[in-house]
This record gives sequence, C-alpha cells and structure tokens, in this order.
Amino acid sequence: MSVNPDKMDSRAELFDFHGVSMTHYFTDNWENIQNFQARPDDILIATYPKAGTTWVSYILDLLYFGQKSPERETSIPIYERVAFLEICVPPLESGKDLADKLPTSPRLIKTHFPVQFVPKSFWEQKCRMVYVARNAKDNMVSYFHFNRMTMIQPEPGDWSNFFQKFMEGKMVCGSWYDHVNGWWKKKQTYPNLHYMFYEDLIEDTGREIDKLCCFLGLSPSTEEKNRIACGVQFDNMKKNNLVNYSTFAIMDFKISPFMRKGKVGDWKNHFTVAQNEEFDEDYKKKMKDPTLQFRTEI
Ligand code: PPS
Repeated sequence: MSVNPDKMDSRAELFDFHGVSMTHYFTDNWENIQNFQARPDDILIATYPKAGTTWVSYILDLLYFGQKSPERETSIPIYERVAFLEICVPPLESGKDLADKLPTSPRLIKTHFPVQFVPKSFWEQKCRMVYVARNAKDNMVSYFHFNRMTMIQPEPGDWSNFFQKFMEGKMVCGSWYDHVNGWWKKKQTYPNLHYMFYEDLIEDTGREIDKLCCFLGLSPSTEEKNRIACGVQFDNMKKNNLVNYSTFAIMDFKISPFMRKGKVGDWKNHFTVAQNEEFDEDYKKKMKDPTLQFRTEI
C-alpha cells in the first residue's frame, strides 16, 4: 500500500521516551516490539540513522539470497526484504508485522534503537547483530538532508539549528554519542555482535565483506564476492530502484535523494570553521573511550 506524501499530516514532534528522544512513529508499537519473538538465526542490523543501514542491509541480502533467490533482486524493494522493526506508519504495515511474516531464513531485521531498547528475545536467542557506525560529522549532514526529505521526520530547521540539536541529542533515536558508545560497550560482553564502520566500507568494501563473511560463517566464491562488492557500490545502488528508496512513499525526492552523496568528508561542505571548532570541543567531552575512534576523512 502506498501513501501520498502530500497527504501525510504529519511531521512528528520529538519527545522524551525512556530517556531517549523519539517520535511516535517509532514508539507507538512499543509493547508489540518488546514482545517480538526473535529466532536464533535472525540477524539484526543496528545503526544510528544514516550510518549505512541500507548499504549493509543490501550486502547481507545479497550474501544470503543473491544466488539462492535471484528473483528478489528484480521484484522486492529492500524495505520489504529487510524489516524495519520499530517503524509504525499506518496504513503501511508495521515493521514488527513485516518481520513476523518474513519468509526467509535467516530473517534480516533492521533497527535504529539504542542498544537498551532492543527486545530481549534477540539477546536470549543469541542472535547475530551487525552494528554500523559512521563518523558524527558526516552522519549529522546525512541526517539533516534526510529530515528535509522524509515527511514523517521532525522538521530539521536550518543547518545551524540542526547542528545544535544534533549535539544535544535531540534527534529521533537520541544522541549519536550515546548510541555508538552504547553499542560499542555491548560488544565487550556480547560476542555475537560485529561492529563495523562506514568509513572502512568506503575504503575497502571487499575487505569489509570478507570480515562480515567471517563473522557470519559464510564462504561465497571469490567471483560471488566480487559481484556483490560491485553491485553495492554507491553508483550502482543509486541506479537500482529496488534499493534506492525511490518507491518509498514517505520521502520527497524533489527535496533530496535517499542515495545522496555516499562520501566521507561531505561535512566540510556544511560545517563552518566556527562550527567545526565548537563541535570538536564538545566531541572531546562526550567521547572519552579511547578504544572507539572515528575517521572524518580517509
Ligand atoms: S537510514 O534511513 O537510516 O536507513 O539511512 P542509511 O541507509 O543508514 O544511510 C544513508 C546514507 O548511506 C549512504 N549510502 C552509501 N554510501 C556509500 N556507498 C553506498 N553503497 C551507500 N548506500 C547508502 C547514503 O547515500 C546516505 O548517506 P549520504 O551522506 O546522505 O549520501
């Protein structure tokens, strides 16, 4: 079922939800989500919004089903292959219902929840999880353009307003700083979590696919891996209507495309010198763990 973006009422307001900024589209189904029954082979793809979710979702989809079910490639959009657990935008099917109905094994499920919101059955079933993190500056820029073009997201305001709000954690899914740190900490006690970085994927997609395969216990042929690494390059995904969200009704591509730039360092086109200094100062105070390092250029 589709939704006409002009008819959506309905940019949402942020509110505090268990200590995290959220909008109702991602909390309305909270009870059902918390009671979600994960299966041991489910794979959870977790990210702060705009960190590379779609990219890694597509890589996993191709690794598992690219050869087994090639018809997926030409018929099912990525947002129906990979269920977005917490989304609830009637009349669209909720992410939880879609996840319940996914016919695949494994089921690929994505979430933008901070680690403490993940339904307990994922931990009980010891599901494998792939977390993707992206440096805060590019993540912020990508989020700004996304909120401009996505009709259910809060109004981003102008860039300087958005810049302040990002540093305050007043974003859907809360603070970037808490999110990346929370998941990083979890990795120390939960071995089935693979933590990866957007910048590493940009630098060497093949190497990162190898690491993913190692984590998932997959051994595709070299030919297949090369095919996947090529299919998931930015320009190919941007052209591919089943992964570029061009068929997703709540986005307005006249404002900005979903596959926008796909670069490390685009923040330099947005941050003023003064903003950069302010950001770096604040960053030092919030990011105290020396083991978690991001690259803002490569
Ligand atoms: S969402 O809405 O949270 O699921 O968005 P998400 O997929 O996490 O992030 C979207 C950004 O990822 C970029 N992207 C890619 N970059 C490089 N290569 C590939 N293949 C790729 N696929 C997606 C996408 O362009 C968004 O980043 P920006 O900086 O806005 O271009």
